[in-house]
Amino acid sequence: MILYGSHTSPYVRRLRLWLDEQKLDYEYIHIDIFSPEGRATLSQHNPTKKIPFLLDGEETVVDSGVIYRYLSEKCKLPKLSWQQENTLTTINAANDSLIELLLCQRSGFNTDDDKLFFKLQKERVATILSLLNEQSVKFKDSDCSYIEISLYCLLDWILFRNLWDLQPYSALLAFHHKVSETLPVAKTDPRNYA
Ligand SMILES: N[C@@H](CCC(=O)N[C@@H](CS)C(=O)NCC(=O)O)C(=O)O
Repeated sequence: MILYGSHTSPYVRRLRLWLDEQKLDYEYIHIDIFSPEGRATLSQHNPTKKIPFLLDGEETVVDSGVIYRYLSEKCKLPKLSWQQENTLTTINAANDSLIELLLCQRSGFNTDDDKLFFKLQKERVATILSLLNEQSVKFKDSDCSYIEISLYCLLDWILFRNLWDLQPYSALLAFHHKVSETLPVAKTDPRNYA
């Protein structure tokens, strides 16, 4: 089983942390998705041209959520509840909006401009972070699940890339601190590769 991804992707990192936590055996291959070689690998395996994707024998599985469901089913793990699915959807929506904003910045746009696209992304991120901040108390004493790992990876990526001021979200910062003390996060820390 081979997981393709990049060292800095929060979507890839959540799977790496979860796979390690589940003690599942896999090979991890880093690709630079902006290099010609990386683009060729994406073209070969994944028409969405995104990471992560997983090769398992004859099977190719694309998208972190689908990879998670594929592996959970294979390992006969319980399905996520609808509430967990909703939480995952909100984490993903904030993550996607922040990726869009980052790609806009890297494309030379000023994302502080008064433009509908930027405002929509920022409104979404602000709403979701506030909601997750309120909800994060629920994560306090439970074991680390895929949802918690996904939230941790989003928060740590925001801090790593300095994408959003997290100071007003004290519960999320406390959650981030707690997970970094609980899980062996150093191995997948994007700062080690930057
Ligand atoms: N829905 C996808 C999102 C994955 C995603 O956005 N990955 C980013 C890296 S963090 C990517 O490959 N971006 C390339 C692009 O947007 O062109 C998933 O859950 O796997």
